[in-house]
Amino acid sequence: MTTARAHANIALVKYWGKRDEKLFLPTNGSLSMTLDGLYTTTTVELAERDELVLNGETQGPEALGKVTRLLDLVRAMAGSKAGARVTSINQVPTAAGLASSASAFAALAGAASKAYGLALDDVALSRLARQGSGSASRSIFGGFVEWRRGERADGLDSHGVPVVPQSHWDVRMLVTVLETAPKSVSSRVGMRRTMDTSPYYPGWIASAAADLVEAREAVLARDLAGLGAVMESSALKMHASMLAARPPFTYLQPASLAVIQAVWAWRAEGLAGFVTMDAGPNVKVLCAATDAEELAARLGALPGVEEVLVCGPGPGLSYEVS
Ligand code: 2P0
Repeated sequence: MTTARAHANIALVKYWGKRDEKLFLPTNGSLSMTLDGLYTTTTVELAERDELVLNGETQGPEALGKVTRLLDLVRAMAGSKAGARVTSINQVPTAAGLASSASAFAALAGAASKAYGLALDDVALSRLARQGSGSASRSIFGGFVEWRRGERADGLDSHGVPVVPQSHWDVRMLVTVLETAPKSVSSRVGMRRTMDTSPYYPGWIASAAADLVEAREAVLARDLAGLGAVMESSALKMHASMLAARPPFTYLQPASLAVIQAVWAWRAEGLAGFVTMDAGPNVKVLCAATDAEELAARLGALPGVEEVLVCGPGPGLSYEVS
C-alpha cells in the first residue's frame, strides 16, 4: 500500500494540442508553476480487480477506465497482472471547478509505480503521468516546470523538467472561483477541434516555442512584468484559437472577462497583476507576494467572484509512509 501526493499546476505557457493522442505527445512545449495548497493524495493497494474511490465515492466505468489505462502501463513495466484499489482525495475546493487531472495522474503515477514494486525516477514518472493526462507530466516537479515537447515518436524525450525550485521566487497565483455552470467542452475534445478546424491554430504553434524561451528566461530572472506579458499572450492566443474553431467554443464567461478587464485597469494604475485562464471560466492572476492581499481583496469584491484562492509555488511529488 503506497500513498503519494501531487500538487496542481497552472500553465504560464499553455499546452493546447497533441501530435500523438495515444502517447499524449504535445504539439508544443509548456511551462507551469506548481501550486501549494491544491493537491491530490492517492493510495494504491494491490487487489483482485481495479477499483477507484474518489473523495469517498466509488467511481463508474468512465473515470475508472482512465485509471485502468495508466495502471496497465505500470503493470506492463512491472510484469504484474494484479488489480489495484485506488483511493484518492482531492484537496481542491470542490466549488473551484479546477481541473484536477494534473495532480490526480501525477499522484497516481507515483503511488501505483511504487505499489507495483517499480523504482522510477522523476523523469520516468513524468513520462508515465503524461500518459494519463498531459499536464500531469508537470505536476511531478515543484516550483516552475517545463514540459518538453520532445522530438521522438516514442515520447521518451517528452517529459517535465524542473526549471527552478519552489524557493526561487516568492510570487502568488490568485485563483478566482466564479459562479458559473460546469464546462461543456472537455479540454481533450476542445484541443482536438481547435487543431482540426481553427485557422488560428498554425499561429498558435508558430509562436509557442518563442513564448517558452521568453517565459523561461523571465522566470530565471524573476522578471514579473516580462513573465506576465508572455503569460497573458500565451493564454489569450489559446482562447482566440478556440473562438475561431468550427463550431466555435469558449471558456470565457462574462464574469471572466470582467475580471480580466479589472486586472488590466488596476495594472494601469500601478498594481501589477497578470491574467491567465485554462479550460474553464476561472481567471488566475499572477502577482508579487507583497501585492497578493490587496489584489485578492479587490478580486473578491468583483461581481460574480465567489472565492479567491491564494497560492504560492508548491512542491513536487511526495510519498507518505503508512
Ligand atoms: C495546460 N490545459 O497547459 C492546458 C491549458 C488546459 C488549458 O493541460 O487531454 O487535462 O488529459 O492531456 O492536461 C488541460 O488538459 O488534457 C490542460 P489531456 P489536460 O494546463
